[in-house]
Amino acid sequence: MLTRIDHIGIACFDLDKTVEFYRATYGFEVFHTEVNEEQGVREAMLKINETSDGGASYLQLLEPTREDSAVGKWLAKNGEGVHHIAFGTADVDGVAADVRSKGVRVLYDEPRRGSMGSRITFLHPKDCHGVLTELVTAAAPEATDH
Ligand code: CMX
Ligand code: CO
Repeated sequence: MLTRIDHIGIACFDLDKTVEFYRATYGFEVFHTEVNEEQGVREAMLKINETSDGGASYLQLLEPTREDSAVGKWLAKNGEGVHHIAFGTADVDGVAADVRSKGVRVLYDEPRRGSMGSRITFLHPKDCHGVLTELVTAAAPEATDH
């Protein structure tokens, strides 16, 4: 079961400038930053609100670490903007299996490592009406070291 919008992923050319825009314009502060080399991104998570399932909703600002990464390719083609949406669930394996059984391409055989020790997978945008869709199970609170 999907229980929240975990985050909206926004691709940008300059992470520091984009973080500053969200701080100066809306007052959102950086909750966490990391480099995920497997995904080819340097990212900042801005927490927007807690959610009723014990999780939270974030903006995920993404700067590519290399041109041939998913975000790097997308930026070269589209420029800056909303790159993906992520739904949160306590059971990313179960939801991915369920969605796959409905004929949607799940991009990874097994979930991979996402922000803050989460487990993530992606659904192909061409099977989701043009929306790259991520599924996220957050790390257990005691395991989170942001
Ligand atoms: N949203 C919507 N459509 C997208 C898209 C996106 N973010 N990225 C690509 N597409 C579309 C393209 O426009 C293209 O459509 P057309 O054929 O009609 O032109 C098609 O999908 C193929 O795109 P491509 O540029 O050839 O790119 P690839 O097929 O090589 O890669 C994808 C697309 C989705 C498989 C790849 O981006 C991917 O694996 N994404 C998952 C990983 C990821 O995005 N990581 C970064 C975020 C990390 C995080 O959130 O933590
Ligand atoms: Co994401």
